[in-house]
Amino acid sequence: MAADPKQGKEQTLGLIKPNAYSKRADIIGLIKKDGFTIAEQKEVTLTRNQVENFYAEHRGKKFYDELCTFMTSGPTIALLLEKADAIKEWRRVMGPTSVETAKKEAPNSIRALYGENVTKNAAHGSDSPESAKREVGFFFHVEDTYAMIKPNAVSHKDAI
Ligand code: IDP
Repeated sequence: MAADPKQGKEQTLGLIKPNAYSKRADIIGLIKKDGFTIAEQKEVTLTRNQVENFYAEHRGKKFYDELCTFMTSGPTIALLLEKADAIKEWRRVMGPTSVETAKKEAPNSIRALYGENVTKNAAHGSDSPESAKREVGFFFHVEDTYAMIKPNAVSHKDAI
């Protein structure tokens, strides 16, 4: 997502996945300690349709069905995170996708600390400016400059 010229900050989407919901206070504490601003926060139990749209790029992969079932299994916390270089920074703080790898290579990362396995890996973070724009728009009502691109999206402009 484009940097905010007023603050030199970038925005990204962070999710605390259902398996880590009970640890949300600890995880949010780590996020703040790492210097992120939480600009928006929302709790949502995702529907199957929402998860399938959110993870559409993984449709057809072996783990897709398991991932969608897991992501609808309980509440998720969506976070609009702001920091300089937020996309890369948040992925660093989360750690590698595989919890096993995270425990070896980044033992203080969120996935190492709160993940159970490669599917129930505690957190999500956008992986590029394009995905940050789409994913932030998926969960939050964003300004026109950050207009969402998900199917059926109503832009802020259209909504008012
Ligand atoms: P990321 O979340 O680190 O960006 P992606 O490859 O985009 O990783 O995968 C999205 C999510 O799908 C992962 O966070 C994890 O929950 C799940 N996932 C990815 N790879 C596997 C796998 O090999 N087996 C089971 N689940 C997986």
